[in-house]
Amino acid sequence: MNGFEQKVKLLRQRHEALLCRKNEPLEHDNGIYSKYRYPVLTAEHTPLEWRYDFSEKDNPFLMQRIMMNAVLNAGAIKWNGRYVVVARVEGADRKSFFAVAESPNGIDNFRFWPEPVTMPDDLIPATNIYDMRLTAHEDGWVYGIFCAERHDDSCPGDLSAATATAGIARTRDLIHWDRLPDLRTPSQQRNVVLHPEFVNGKYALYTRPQDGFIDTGSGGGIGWALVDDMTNAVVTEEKIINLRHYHTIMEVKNGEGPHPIKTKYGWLHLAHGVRGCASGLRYVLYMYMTALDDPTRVIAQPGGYFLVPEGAEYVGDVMNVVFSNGWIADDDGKVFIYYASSDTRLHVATSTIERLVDYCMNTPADGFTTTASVETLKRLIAKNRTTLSSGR
Ligand code: M1P
Repeated sequence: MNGFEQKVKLLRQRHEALLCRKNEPLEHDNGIYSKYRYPVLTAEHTPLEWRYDFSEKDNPFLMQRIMMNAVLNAGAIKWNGRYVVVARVEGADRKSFFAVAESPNGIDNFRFWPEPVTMPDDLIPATNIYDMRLTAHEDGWVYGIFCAERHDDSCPGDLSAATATAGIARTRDLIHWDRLPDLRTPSQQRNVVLHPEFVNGKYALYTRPQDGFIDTGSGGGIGWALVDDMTNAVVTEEKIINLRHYHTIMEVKNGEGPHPIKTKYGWLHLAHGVRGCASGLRYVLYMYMTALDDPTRVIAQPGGYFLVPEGAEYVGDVMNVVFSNGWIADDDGKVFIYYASSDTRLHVATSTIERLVDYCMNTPADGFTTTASVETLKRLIAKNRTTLSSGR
C-alpha cells in the first residue's frame, strides 16, 4: 500500500467511525425533552465522494476538491421504517442544496444517500434553496416546501438585495421531485409549511409574510392561507394565527417549524421566535397548540422558549441560533425533534406526545409584563407551599 492509499484508508476509517458513533442522551434534562451528546449530522458526515477526488493521478495531495460548510435545517419523515431527514447542506461556496440522510433509530448512525437531491428549477431559476418542510399529505403526495432565494433585480446596485419565495415540489420516493410553480403571494415569504390534511376541501398553508428578505416588519406573525391547487398555488387571503408581541422571544420574527403533529388534544406546533439584542438576533424554539376542529385557533401557548442554544450550540456560522423544520412522531408517542444550532450542525432532542401536550397545556402563558410574570411565579410558590405542607 503506497502513501496515498494509506491516507485514503485512514480517511475512510475516521469517517466510518464518525458515522457509527453512538449517541447518548445528556444526563440532565428538563423533564420536557432530552438533548443528546453529539450532533446527528455535520459537514464532516457528508460522503467522502462528495468532497475528495480519489484519483491519485489527479489529486496526489488528497485535497478536498469541494468543501462542505454546514449541515443544518432539515425536514424529517418516517420512511419505510427509517428516520429520514432532508437536510440543508451548504457548500463552501455558500450554496445550499438538499440531501437525504437516514438512520435506523433517529438518534445516530445517520448516513447520506449517495447523491444530493436534484431539484428542478422553477421558470425563474433560484440562486439558493433551503429549509425544506416535508408533508406527507392526505392527497398521497409527499410535498417539500422550501425557501427559493433570488437576487432582487429591482435593486441593481445592491448585491445583498434578495427576494424570498416559497418553492414547492412533490415526490413519491424522495428521489424524483416534481417542481411545481412557486407559491404566489402578495408579500415575500419564508417558512411556508403545508398542513397534512385538507381543510374545507382545500390545501392549508402556514405562511410567514414579510416586508423584505430579512425584515418581517408589518408581517405580524405566522399566517394561514387556503389554496385550491398545489400545482398552481395562489394565496389570496392570509390571516395571522400566531402573533408576535413586544418584549417576548418572538418580538422581531417568528415562523412555523415542521407541520404540526395531530394529537387527541389538538395540533402540536413547533416554531421559532427571534428577538434582537446587543449581540445580534437570538433564534429560539417555542411551541403552541391549536384546536383539532380549527387549526387556526390557538388553545395553548406556553410563555417563553421551549429550546435554546446551550454550550457549544451557541457557536457557529450564525451565532445564538436554534432552528427546526423537522420532527417525527412515532406510533408509540415518541417524538424526535431535529434542530440545527447556529446554522452549522443538526441535532436531535427526544420527547413524547404526552410530555409535549403536558408542556403546552400546563406551562403558564406569557403575561407580557414583569408584574404578570411575578404573579405567575407566586402562584406556583403558593401551590408548592400547600403541596409540601400537606406532604403530597
Ligand atoms: O440564520 C437563522 C435563520 O434565519 C432565517 O430564518 P428567518 O426567515 O426566520 O429569519 C433562515 O434563513 C434560516 O435558514 C436560518 O437558520
